[in-house]
Amino acid sequence: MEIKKLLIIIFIAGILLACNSTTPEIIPMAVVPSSQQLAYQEMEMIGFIHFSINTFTDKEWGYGDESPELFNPGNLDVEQWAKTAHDAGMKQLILTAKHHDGFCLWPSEYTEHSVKNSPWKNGQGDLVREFVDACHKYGLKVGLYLSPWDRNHKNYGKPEYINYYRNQLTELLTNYGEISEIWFDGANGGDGYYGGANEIRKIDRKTYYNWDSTFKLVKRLQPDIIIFSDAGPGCRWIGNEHGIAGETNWSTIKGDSLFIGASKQAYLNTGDSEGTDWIVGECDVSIRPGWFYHQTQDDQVKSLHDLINIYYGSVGRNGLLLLNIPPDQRGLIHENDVQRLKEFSAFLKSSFDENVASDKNASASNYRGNLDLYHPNKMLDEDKNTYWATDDDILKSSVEIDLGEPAQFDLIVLSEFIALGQRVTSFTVEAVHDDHWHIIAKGTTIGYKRILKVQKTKTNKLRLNILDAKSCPLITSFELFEEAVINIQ
Ligand code: FUL
Repeated sequence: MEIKKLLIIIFIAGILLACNSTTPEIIPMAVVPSSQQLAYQEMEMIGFIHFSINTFTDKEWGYGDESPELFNPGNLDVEQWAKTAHDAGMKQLILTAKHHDGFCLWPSEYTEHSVKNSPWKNGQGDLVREFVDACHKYGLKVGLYLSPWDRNHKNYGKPEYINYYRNQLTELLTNYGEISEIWFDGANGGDGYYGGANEIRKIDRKTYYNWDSTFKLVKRLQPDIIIFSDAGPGCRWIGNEHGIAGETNWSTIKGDSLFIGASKQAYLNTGDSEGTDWIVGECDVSIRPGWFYHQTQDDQVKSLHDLINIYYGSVGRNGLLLLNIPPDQRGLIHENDVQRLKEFSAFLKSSFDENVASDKNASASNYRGNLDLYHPNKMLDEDKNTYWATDDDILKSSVEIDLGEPAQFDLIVLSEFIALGQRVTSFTVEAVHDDHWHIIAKGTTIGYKRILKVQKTKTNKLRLNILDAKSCPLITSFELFEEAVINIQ
């Protein structure tokens, strides 16, 4: 009896060893994210703060001749911005330290066109410092926007301006602790004040800034920073200002084919399955029609429905949502915007609260080496580090999910284990209804997160079919939720 037991144990151990030795390690895709890019994408939703001289002149683009005297927020409370963002579920805020008008929100030693010549705090204030402190207080990461175009500076368009621009970058990236993202806007060159010249200045967008050297400087000062621009290299513009990524959205593009301000919008919107660089799409959009606050837009704050669609179109399509919430002339985020953000975060919390597929049972047509490590149940365990994987030569495969009792949902959330690259190119989801399988959702890319809004469905059995992938699919989650009922007058 004892010998029999021993033999059985040796036999099982032998099988396990054999499986392990014949199951090759998963080979990462040629293009994978850096650890900073992974952390960046996990933030999912971040905020933009457009606040500057334009807030006081009621403009979107200042000409550059505005007097610093105009900058005078009477009730400025940067902590209110940070608290509002934090309560809305944002993980980072990006401030327009300098917009196209050249006015600086910190007392830069290289220009007089800044808060130091404003009545605000008798010229003693530093809004970047207050911003950084408030973000830290609310556990938010800090990002800064430094407009490459400067309609105030007399040397804009000449080589000397590049030194000025880099000096300012150095100030911002040296004196304020860790900066997680730097935003390089694509709008560049045109008419402006330019120190009194009042003329049109055009630059060669491809060569003028010598971006490669500027990026090196940025990385030297802040090694972990994410650099945003049309061409990355940290994250890319999604190609529109509506906050909507392509239905197909690869986190890879051919970065070399682009430069800042000469974007190919459709290309940026979908990414490129053959891309040679990992550059995630960032979906920027304002909660109001304008980027800056205008009193006339107080009743044009986006509706909850709009925000929900933006969320599904950005976070739900493998992108990051960058939502702009512009403070008003008091220096506060307006009550209407705060109220809408409250509704939005309440909606998200209650919609994504209960995953009815959690810890249920799944079976797959194939799982890698028949190892438990890659069993399809790993998609249902709510652990983002475990995943269902297939054998190397299996690019088409299905998982059946048994919910036990029928459950109701109208949101499906899928995720790939992107640390090893983005793989899936086509999939469907089916549900059993009246004893038949029906397709309830289909799509192309998945990536970090794919949210599919479907008809309200009640079933106990579903099937995820991976129809094609660039390499063996690695699916870390399959979740089912029911959207919260919106009850707003
Ligand atoms: C654009 C700018 O011209 C707008 O003013 C705004 O800052 C937006 C986020 O980027 O390119």
